Amino acid sequence: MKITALAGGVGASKLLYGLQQQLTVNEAEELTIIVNTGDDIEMFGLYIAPDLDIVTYTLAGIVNPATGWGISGETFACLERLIGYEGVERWFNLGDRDLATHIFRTSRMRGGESLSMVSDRLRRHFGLPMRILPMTDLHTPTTILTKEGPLHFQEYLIRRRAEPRVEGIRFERIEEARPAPGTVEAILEAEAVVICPSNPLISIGPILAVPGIREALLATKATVLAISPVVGGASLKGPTDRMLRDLGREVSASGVARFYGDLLDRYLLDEQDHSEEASVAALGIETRVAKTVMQTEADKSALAGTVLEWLAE
Ligand code: FO1
Repeated sequence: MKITALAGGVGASKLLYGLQQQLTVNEAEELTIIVNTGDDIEMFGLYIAPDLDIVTYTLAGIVNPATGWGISGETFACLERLIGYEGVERWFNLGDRDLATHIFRTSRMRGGESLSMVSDRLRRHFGLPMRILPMTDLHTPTTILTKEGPLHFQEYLIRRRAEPRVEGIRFERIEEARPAPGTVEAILEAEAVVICPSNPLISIGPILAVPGIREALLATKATVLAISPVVGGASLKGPTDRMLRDLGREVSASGVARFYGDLLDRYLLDEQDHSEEASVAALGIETRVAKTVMQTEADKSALAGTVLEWLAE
């Protein structure tokens, strides 16, 4: 089955890892992952693409299992030396091995290659059979509008620990962005589109905001299935719940289904949220419940198995 997944970082990667366990190499060649690049940031002259790296490192089996980002067994000698220099602060932890990826990416991009091209080089370097595509090749950083003023998403999340109240979200230059090569085709030609359990506002939201992507999702004959990132009224990872609340949105599994609205054919909720099935079904979306909280490798594989079985019906 040709599957296209829309993905953010850590939450999405858990499901994608499960899919990798469930699929043969030949089947995985039919999987395309479209990744959020709104989190991308330039730092120390380097282009850093956290969600692309999280997805790639996870599927390559080298991600730091304790954090879900960065490389396992990482050291920080370079960063420790950097922060000794005047005016350099430590708030974004760039490890020595991880820096190699950012140096490679940045040097290739300075040489004229697109983010898509470099992402594909990295994917091939790790011998991964699936396609990993950025949503767009244009740098369209997500700005969080807060009481303290506008902050780059990483500054809001990491430096300010998601503390300032969110007043709005802006995807910079998004109206100029074009979907990255292969993304629209991957949606139109898929048999299934899986929206991973990522933050709808700042992980999936930027992907949907790239002109042409939402239109492709509405036009595709693929079954569009989302997995709720909200369980029992709270997000499993990151500040999704707080951001939804700050923006006056309902913090529930069914609230996220309403956010996606007519894009969805099917919605998978956690078993804790079974009482919300009826309100999602009332939107004309088929529902099912499963254990969506992924703590162990077995949980990831089981959830991916549930998704694949439902799609095969
Ligand atoms: N997340 C943190 O919580 N603290 C960090 O210092 C940090 C550094 C970092 C460096 C490279 C990278 O690819 C990701 C990194 N992340 C870090 C994760 C990242 O900020 C977010 O989790 C994602 O952008 C959201 O998906």
